[in-house]
Order: sequence, then C-alpha cells, then structure tokens
Amino acid sequence: MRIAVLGGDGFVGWPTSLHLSAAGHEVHIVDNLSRRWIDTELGVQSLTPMDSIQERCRIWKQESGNSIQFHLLNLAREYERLKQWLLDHRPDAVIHFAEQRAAPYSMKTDRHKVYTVDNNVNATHNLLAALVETGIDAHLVHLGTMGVYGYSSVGAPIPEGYLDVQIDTPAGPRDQQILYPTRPGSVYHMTKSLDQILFQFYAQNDGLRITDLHQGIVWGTHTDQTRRHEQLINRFDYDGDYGTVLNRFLIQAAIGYPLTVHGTGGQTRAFIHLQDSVRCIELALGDPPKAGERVRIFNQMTETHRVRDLAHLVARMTGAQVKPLPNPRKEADENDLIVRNDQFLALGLQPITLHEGLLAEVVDVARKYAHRIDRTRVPAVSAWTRDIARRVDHDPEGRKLRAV
Ligand code: USQ
Repeated sequence: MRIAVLGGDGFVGWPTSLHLSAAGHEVHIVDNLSRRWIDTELGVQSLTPMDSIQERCRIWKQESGNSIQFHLLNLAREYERLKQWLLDHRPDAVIHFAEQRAAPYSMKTDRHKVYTVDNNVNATHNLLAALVETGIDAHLVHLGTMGVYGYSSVGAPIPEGYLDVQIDTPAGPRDQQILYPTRPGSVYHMTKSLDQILFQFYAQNDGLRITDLHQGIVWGTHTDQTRRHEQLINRFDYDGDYGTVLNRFLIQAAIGYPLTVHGTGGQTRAFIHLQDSVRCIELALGDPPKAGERVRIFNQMTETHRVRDLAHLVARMTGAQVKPLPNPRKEADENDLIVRNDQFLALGLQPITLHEGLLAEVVDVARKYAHRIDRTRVPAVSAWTRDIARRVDHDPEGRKLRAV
C-alpha cells in the first residue's frame, strides 16, 4: 500500500513509519515539524538525541534498503497544498497523527488553548474536506485517545466507541447505538472529542472510510526498527508538558529524581507499549470499514493501572523515592476503569504487558542519556485553573530549600 503518515516525525508517528516501511509499504511522511518547534519554544529537548527527519530517512534507507519520503506541509494552514499533495500521490491509506498531543501543553495559557484547537481541529477538517474534494478513496486511520470517554468511574466496561442505549418512543422502547458521550479532561482531549463528530459526519455524508483509534498512554521508547541503528532512535520526552506518566517515572528513577505522583495517585489509566501501538495501527490498516459504514472505533490499549501502583512498582525496581504532589490538573483523585479491547485481540494482537525486562530497558536508555536532562524541566507546572496554579509545586526535589 502507499501510505501517508501525517505527523510521521512524532513519538508514535516515526516508529509507525518505520514499522510499515519494514512491512513493505510505500511510506510518505507529511509533517510540519511543529513538535521540534515546540521543543524550542519550551526550551527542552528529547532525552534521546534525534537527527533531522531527512537524516533519519537516509539512515533507514541505508539500513533497510527501503525509502521513506518526507514532505514538509502544514495540514492546518495549507489546505490547497494538501489537496494537491493528495492528487499527486493518491495514497491508499492516510494515518493521521498530525495533532498537538499533550494535555498539559494545551492548558498552559490561553494562547496554547487557541493553538491546540486551531491546529488539531483544522488539520482534521482540512484532511476530511480534501479527501472528499479530490475523490481519493483512502482509508483514514486517526490516532484518537481513550481520554474522550473521560475518567469517571462508571462501573461498567467502556465499550469500543459506541454505547447501547434504549430510547422510550411512543411505539415502545427502541434499542440504539450512539457515540459514547464524551467527557474530555483537557483542551487537548476536547479536540479529539470534536474530531469524533467530524468523522461521524464525513463517514455518513460522503462515505469516507474512517477508523478512529482510542489510544491509551504509550510507554516504552524502542521498537524492533528503532533498535536497528542509533540514528533511528525515537524521541523520548521527560518534561512536565510532554513526558507521559510511566515513561516519566522510569526516567525520574534513572536520574534519582523523586517519582512525581499527582495527588493520591488513585487515577486509573489505560496503557499500551509502543511496539503494540505500531502493531495495532498495522492491524487496523488491514481491516478497513466499507464506504457507507459508520466510523470503526477501536480501544487501542492493553491494560489499566493506577498511577500510584506504577510509582510503587518503579520504586521497588529501582529504589526510587515516591513523592505525592499537589495535582496540577483538575481530575478525579480516584477512579476505576474497565475497558473493552476485543477487536484488536480478535485481529490477533498479543499484548506486551508491563514486565520488569521492558521497564528496565527504558531505565537503561534514560541512564545512557541522563546527561541531556535539565532537572528544572521535570516538574509538571501547567495548571488546569488559576486556583490550582497557586498550589502547584515547582520544586519537588526541594533544591531551593536545601540551598537556603
Ligand atoms: N501524572 C502523574 N505524574 C506525572 C505525570 C502524570 O501523576 O508526573 C498523572 C496525571 O495527573 C494523569 C495521569 O498521570 O492522571 C496520566 O497523565 P499523562 O501525562 O501520562 O497522560 P495524558 O495527559 O492523559 O496524555 C497522554 C498523551 C495523550 C494521549 C493520552 C491517552 O500525552 O496524547 O491521548 O495519554 S489517555 O490518557 O488514555 O487519555
């Protein structure tokens, strides 16, 4: 297949591009390199040293013999160029990762809220409108999030996208399936909730073939392909905005930083290893919906864990200290979460679940590049509201106190 990977320079986009190229597909990365600009804006860098996208593609060609082509394009801003690109390349499938993906970044200031909505919603809508206008019948696979469901304890398993409901009608009760009601917990998660409505409309109105992957928190950093050469290494975020919880705990353990548990750590979340994430995308590509069918939604996760349990697991493994902090987010202190993921299991996914070997691999990568870490960028200080901002702990290590 000829596959366009929009956002193919990012944390999941890059290993996905390599995985699909290794599987024999013709891969084109379309990216505006915004993630690299955000690093510059925030004054942080990936823990792992990343080469330019062109250099990464050159090394991949050298290692595998397969080409990945890179195209610099801003999906949210350059609508006419996007249309022309689709007409010139006529992809069989389009994978859409090209969105700002960090909840804390989306909540930093009003400017970050505006940017996240503007970028994410326009990128998705431009793509949908361009597919209709060009008549290109590509299967669109979108990276959505488990966060669209929200994190209140409902007691019942979260279904894959659609909820069975019964409606009272004058003729008696009628069964229906509706999109699971969204309950986003950040501006970022809200944009993915809006995406769902855009997909529903374009599948119904224009017969676009769309798969939406509701992904959990990705952990790990290597895949089979990124291990093949030092310069194919994936990006690895540790900072308070882009670092995600389990990877952050592993990096913190590697540098002797206290494990930054928000609140009681009673938040239960869904997780998936990076290797499974790229495998799921391949499985979803192989099983497209037909034109006229509703959007196919998969829960792309393999297990659920409570944040404090993960912290204690990492602490036991490494001797790190666990530090409960005031929570910078507005979220439930404690929640339960049961999630259905039958569809990927039925397609043959064999989940890689949390085990010490893989956790230790992440700690090893973090130790190797520990010299690149700026400890002052580890705390998560983006607060969800002005009131919460007053209680955020900017110095979990107590360095300033020690200096006094
Ligand atoms: N947390 C801590 N300590 C930390 C960092 C986070 O306790 O140092 C807590 C947070 O308060 C939250 C949980 O861990 O309760 C998860 O936070 P996260 O930063 O790992 O994940 P999140 O903000 O939800 O976003 C990440 C990705 C996003 C993806 C989402 C999947 O950045 O792109 O959509 O995971 S999900 O969480 O299932 O919505």
